Amino acid sequence: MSNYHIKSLEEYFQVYRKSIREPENFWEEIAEEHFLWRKKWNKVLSWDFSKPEVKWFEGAKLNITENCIDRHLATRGEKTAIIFEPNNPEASAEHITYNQLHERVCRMANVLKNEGVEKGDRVCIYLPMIPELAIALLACARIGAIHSVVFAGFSATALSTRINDSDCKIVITSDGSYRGSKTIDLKGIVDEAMENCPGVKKVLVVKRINSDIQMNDGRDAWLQPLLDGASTECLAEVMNAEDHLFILYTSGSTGKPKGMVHSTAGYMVYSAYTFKNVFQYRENDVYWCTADIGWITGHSYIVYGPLANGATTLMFEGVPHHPDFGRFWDIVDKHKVNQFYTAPTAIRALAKQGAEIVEKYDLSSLKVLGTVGEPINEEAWHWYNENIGKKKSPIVDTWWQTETGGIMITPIPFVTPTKPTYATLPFIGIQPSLMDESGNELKGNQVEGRLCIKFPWPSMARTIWGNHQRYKDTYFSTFENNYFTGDGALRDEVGYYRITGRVDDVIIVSGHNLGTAPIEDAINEHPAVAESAIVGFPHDVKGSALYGFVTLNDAGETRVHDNLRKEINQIISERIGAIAKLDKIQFTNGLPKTRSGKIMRRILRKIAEKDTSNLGDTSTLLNPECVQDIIDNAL
Ligand code: 7RM
Repeated sequence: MSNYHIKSLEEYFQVYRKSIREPENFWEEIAEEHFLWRKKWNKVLSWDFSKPEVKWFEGAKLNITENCIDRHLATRGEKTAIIFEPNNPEASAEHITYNQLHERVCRMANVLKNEGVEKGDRVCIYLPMIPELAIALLACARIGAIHSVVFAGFSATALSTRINDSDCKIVITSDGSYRGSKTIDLKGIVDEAMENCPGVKKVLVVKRINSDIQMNDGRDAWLQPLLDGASTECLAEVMNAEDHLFILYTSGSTGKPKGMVHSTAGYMVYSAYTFKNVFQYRENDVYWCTADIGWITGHSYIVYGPLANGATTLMFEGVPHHPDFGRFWDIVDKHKVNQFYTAPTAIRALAKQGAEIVEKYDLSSLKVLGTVGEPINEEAWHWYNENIGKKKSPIVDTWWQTETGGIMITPIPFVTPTKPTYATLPFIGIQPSLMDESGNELKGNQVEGRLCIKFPWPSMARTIWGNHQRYKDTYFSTFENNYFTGDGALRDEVGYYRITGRVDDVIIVSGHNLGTAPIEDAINEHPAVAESAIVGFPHDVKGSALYGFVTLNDAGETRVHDNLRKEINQIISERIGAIAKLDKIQFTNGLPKTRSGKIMRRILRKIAEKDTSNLGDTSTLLNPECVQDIIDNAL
C-alpha cells in the first residue's frame, strides 16, 4: 500500500525517506494505486539535468480528464465538482456536479474538434473566472490540445505576444467580464490583439455581460449555440505520459515571457498527490483557492489537483472588496468552506480593514488555511492565524513556482508544526539544496543561499516553448546538476526553510511576478524617455511596489513631470497591464552604471527602500556623482 494520505509527522519522515532513497518505487506505487491508466509505463523516470531532459512514466497512456472526471462518475456523479460563486453577491451560485461537468466538457471538446482543433494544437484561453474557463482547460485536455491560458487582466499586447509565441489557431474569450462594480471589455482587448495575430482563425465568445460587441464575420462565433448543438459524449484522446498538457507564460528577468511547458502524467500525479496532503482534503469538504486560473496556482489547485481527487472546488468570479471587504468571509460562511488558499497580498489588504468585518461571519467551517505567491510577513501570518483561523486552523505556507507545477516546500497541516514566515519542510520527493555564490552546496543547518532542487520531481516543466536553450540557460546553467529556482532561502536549526525572496530581477507585486526588463522596455518607448530602471520597494499591501528611476531626453526636459508620470503608466498598462504600473516615478539626471554599462540596481533598490546608510561599494561605478543627486531627490 502506498502512503497516499500522510497523517503524522512520523509517517511524513518515513515516506519522505522512502521517496528519496527509492524515488522510482515510491512514485510508481502512488501512480499505480491512485490513477487511471490506459496503459502502464515501461520506465518510471529517466533524467539528465545537463541536457536538460526529464521523463516520467514513459510509455504510459492516459487522459487526464478521465482521471479528473470520468472515473468519479460511478461513485460521485451527483457530487458537486465546481461551485461557481459569481461576482454579484445577489446572484445565485451554481453547483456543477461531476455528471454535468462531464457533459459540459464533452460538449466543449466537440466544439473545438468541429472547429478543426487537433491533438497537439495550441488553444489560447482568455476568459474571466467563470465555469467555461475550467471547462475549456479540460476540453482541451480531453482532445489532446495544448491549452495556453492568458490571465484576463493582461493587455492586448501581452495577449498577442503570447498567442504568437505558441502559435495558437483559436482563442476562447468572452464578451466582457465583471470585476466588482466595473465591467471589462475583454472582447475589445482580443480584437485589438487580433490585429497582430494573423495565425488566429477563430475566436469563440462566451456571452457573460451581454454587452454590445462587434462580431467579426468568419472569425468570431458565439460559443453557446455551438455548445448546444454539440454531442454530450466525446471519447478521450489517449495521450502519452510526456505529451504536452499546457503552456503557461511566466515573466522572465529579461526579454519576452517564457512559455513554460508541462506534460501530462507527472503533472497529474504530483498536483493530485500534493493537493490531497497539503490541504488534508477529505470527501465532502469544500475547498476554495482564490487565485485566478490564469496563474499556475489556479491550474494546479483549482482545476487539476482538486478534480483528480474528486473534490468540490470553488471558483470565485469577483474581487475581495466588492461589495465590501467582507466578501471572502461571506463566501466562506455561505458555502461552509473547509480549506481556504489565498495570497499574502490579499491577507494584508483584508487585515488593513480590521477584524470587525470578519466577526460578522461564521468561519467555523475552516480547517486549513493556505498562502502562496510571495513571502508572507510575520504580521500578516499572525493576523491570518488569529482572525481567520482562530488559532485552530494550521497555515500552510506553500512555496512553489509556475515551473515546478506543484507545491514544493510546505507544512502538511496537523502533521508539520508551523512556524511563522517559514514554508518549513520539503514535500515528499523534493530534494532542495542551498548554494553559495560560487556554486558550492551549503550542507547542514543554519545556512542561507540560493535555492535549488537537485533531483527531478514529476510535475517539473519540461521546456520553454520553442526555446529549449533558454530553459537550460535559465534553470540549469547557474549551478551544475541542479534546477535553480531564482529564489534565496535559509535553512534554520531544525532544517525548516524560509524563502527570502527573488535573487534575480523579478519583482513580486501583489503576488504577480513582474520582470523588470519588459517594464523598462515599455517605459523606454515613451518619446521623452532616455532610460529607465525599475526596482521594488516594500509596500504594506502589495508586498512590493514598483519604483521607477527615469532619465529624460531633450524632448522630455520641458515637459510637466506629473503629466509624464501619467503617460508612462499609461504605456505600461497598454504594453503589460495595470498590475505593472509604477507607484513612484523619480526623474533623474543619470542612472548609476558599472563600467560594462550595467545599471547598478542594488544601489537604486537601497534608495527606494530608504536605506542609504550603507550603499556598499560604489567605486566600480562609471558615474558615482549621480548617486547623491538621486538620494537627494528620492520620493
Ligand atoms: C505558485 C507561484 C513563483 C515565485 C517563487 C517565489 C514566490 C511563491 C512563495 C513564494 C515565498 C512562498 N508561482 N513564492 N510562493 N515566496 N513564500 N510561499 O506563485 O511562478 O507565479 O511565482 O513566487 O519567489 O519563485 S509563480
